[in-house]
Amino acid sequence: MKLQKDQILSCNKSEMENHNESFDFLSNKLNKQGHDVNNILSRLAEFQVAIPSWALGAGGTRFGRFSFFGEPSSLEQKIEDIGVIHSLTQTAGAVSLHIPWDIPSDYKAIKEQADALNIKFDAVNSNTFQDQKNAKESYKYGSLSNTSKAVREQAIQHNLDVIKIGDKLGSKALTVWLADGSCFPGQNNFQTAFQNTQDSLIDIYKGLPDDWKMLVEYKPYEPNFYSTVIQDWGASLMLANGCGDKAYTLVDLGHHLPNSNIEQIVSILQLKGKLGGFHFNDSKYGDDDLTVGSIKPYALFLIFNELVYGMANNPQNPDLAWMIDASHNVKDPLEDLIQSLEAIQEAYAKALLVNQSALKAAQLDNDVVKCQEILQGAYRTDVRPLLEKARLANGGVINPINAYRTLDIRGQLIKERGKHTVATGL
Ligand code: PSV
Ligand code: MN
Ligand code: MN
Repeated sequence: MKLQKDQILSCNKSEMENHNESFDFLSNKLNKQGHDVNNILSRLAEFQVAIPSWALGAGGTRFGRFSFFGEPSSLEQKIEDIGVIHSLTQTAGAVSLHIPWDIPSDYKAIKEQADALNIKFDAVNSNTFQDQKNAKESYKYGSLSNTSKAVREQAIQHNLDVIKIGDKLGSKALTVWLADGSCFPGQNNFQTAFQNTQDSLIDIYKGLPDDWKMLVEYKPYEPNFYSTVIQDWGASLMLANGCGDKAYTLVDLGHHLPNSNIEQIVSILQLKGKLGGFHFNDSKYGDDDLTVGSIKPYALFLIFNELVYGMANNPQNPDLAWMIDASHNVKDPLEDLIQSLEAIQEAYAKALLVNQSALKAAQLDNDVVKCQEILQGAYRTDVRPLLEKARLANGGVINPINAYRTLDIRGQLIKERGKHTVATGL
């Protein structure tokens, strides 16, 4: 399925008058406050977020899985789905593949399909948390950290294979997330597990092309419930530093213990030039993978405030790989991704409204009240007309969820693919 220009235009027709009215009101106000609205619009229009290939089907839990029907059952169909989201939002111009789930059968054809839809291949993800069919060694007791050399070698080789696959598609980063850890005290020697992981990552790093990055993701618990080898940003940063300049820490919003100050983590990693990428989602308790901004939108804004500051003030930190990492049981996955993209853009737009020089002055004056006023003044602004305008400028729709429903995209997908299709993923 591919959306046509006239479908986009027809969706926008009924929304245009309202949009123009609210945009004019907001842009007048922002101009008066000294904001450069055109600059904000072009920053929003440029901002692209990679869609995880594993989030296009309904997510399952260990208790069950409820399909949304018409799910993509091949890589081609996954790219098609991202093409639909991108046509509507103009914000989803990349995909993050997971290997072996997404090994292309025809590289040239997949690249051509993605090119035609304006979709780039962002970081590729390796999978050493599941045993693959016919695999010689098992990851039951860990992969890169395993006490068995043969297991570690298999996991290293898999990561090297993933790099090769990504390279053929134009990816420039490998994301490593490990499930390695232990479920019971005494099960693992912490130092041995960490050192094995470091050595394995160095072996993978040696196979990284010069213009690639390695992104080391951390997570405090699950699937292991006592210890995780790469449990936090400190462990990730040590491992990245142990590999070299092309290795970075990847922050997944859901991978923190409750109430962690993620914005501070993000800020310090940028200061050290070591923030490599981001997995957006939201959570109440742990790695819930809920829609971005659905639970803690103010925290998301505060994170973006640090990111905007870092992008302006930390040239030592490279451009970030922006990705969503969410999956659902109870929402149409495409609608969920559209909502996530909207929330990301909204937080970004609000962060762009923070008057950084006024904030710095208030901080120097120790004017705590003023500091809060500045941040919350930006946060309380309804920036949605800016998002609409940025989408329109790129050829997207004013209201992506309305358009998705008016065009009955899920209905079309079910018609084309049938009801009982199942996408690979988490
Ligand atoms: C598991 O927690 C996880 O959600 C990680 O966040 C990874 O990024 C993702 O799976 C894909 O491997
Ligand atoms: Mn993640
Ligand atoms: Mn996760």
